[in-house]
Amino acid sequence: MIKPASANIIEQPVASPSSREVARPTPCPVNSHNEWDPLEEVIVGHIDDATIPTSHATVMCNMPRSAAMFYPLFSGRRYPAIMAKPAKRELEGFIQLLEGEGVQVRIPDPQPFHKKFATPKWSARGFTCACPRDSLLVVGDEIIETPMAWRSRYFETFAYRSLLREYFDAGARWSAAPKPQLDDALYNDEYEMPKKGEPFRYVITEHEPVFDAADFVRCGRDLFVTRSNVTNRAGIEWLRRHLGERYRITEIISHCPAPMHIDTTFMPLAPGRVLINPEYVRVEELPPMLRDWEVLTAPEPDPIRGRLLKISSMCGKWLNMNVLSLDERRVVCEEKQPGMIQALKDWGFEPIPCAFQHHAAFGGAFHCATLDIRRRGMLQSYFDKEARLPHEEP
Ligand code: ABU
Repeated sequence: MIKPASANIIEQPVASPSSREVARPTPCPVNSHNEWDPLEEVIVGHIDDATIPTSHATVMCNMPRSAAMFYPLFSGRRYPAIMAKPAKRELEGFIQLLEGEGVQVRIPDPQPFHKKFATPKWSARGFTCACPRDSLLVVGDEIIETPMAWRSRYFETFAYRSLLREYFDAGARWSAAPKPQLDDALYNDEYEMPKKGEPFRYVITEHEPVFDAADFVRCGRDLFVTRSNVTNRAGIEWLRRHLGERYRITEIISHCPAPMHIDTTFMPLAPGRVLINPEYVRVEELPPMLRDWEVLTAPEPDPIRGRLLKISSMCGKWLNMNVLSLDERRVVCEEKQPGMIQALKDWGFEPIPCAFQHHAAFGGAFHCATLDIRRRGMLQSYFDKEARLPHEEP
């Protein structure tokens, strides 16, 4: 049984005014600078009360064709047991696997996702907190609540508030990007997915800053981002200014016609090693700072078997890339993707296969379903001397 955050709190020493003991500084529980340092603590989302997202252009434009036909029929209804049950079973297996590998797992609080909510201009029902990777971004000791573009995700971070409060009390920095209004002006009414050869276009405008955390990956002082149907230029610029000169954000050009989330496009697996999607990324367009990095080309995904799995996946076929690194060698990946398992072995990683296909109906796989809170490591630069930030020590 999955325990909610409030039932899973780490005991923190409380200093009382009468205490004669000298307070010892405790290490911050939030510390994660990249995608590969040894993972110590992670939030894994849950799918309790998961609700089919309210139909909206931002939701439909990113779904595979079959799902885009199927989901609007059930908009605002709870996910049926036929989808939720196997997904929950797999989620529990994934949690057991992580705990068996020595990782502390934290679970968000229950939320009434099916309840309708409104702003003065629009209303929606919620979605799920299956994918903490989207709504929260951890950079070092800071957790940032992101301004997400989907209306159905407006209050999603509330599921994490008791965890966020706990981390804050223990010394983490906690911030939130400006709450977006998500008015009609943010959305491009005329949007149609670009056809081959047509220029990029996005369903969101630049009306206000929006981004999902899953459009960013972290490599120490460098973050990489893809612009997408949920992340606009203003959102990237907000984060750039917020993080300041200690960090640099570089865009990765994606040729995905309906991009959403970098973690099926460009996935750093270890210092100097990045997994790329050969359909979305052109190696010659990678930023020059990556020239000394080893580019690992993801193998063609193995086909999904099972009608319901096929029509209910909200994600593209490259979900085989959505892996979670436990350290520079151990990588949790889908057990039904033998091509990726073999490729990881060939590259010298230690793949840890896990059954997780049913989670695709809730928005992703292992990287999406998690948020690394603490990885053992320090802030570093992983790029060559010329690529260092001007103020950085050699
Ligand atoms: N949230 C990751 C899924 C992105 C994709 O459909 O490729």
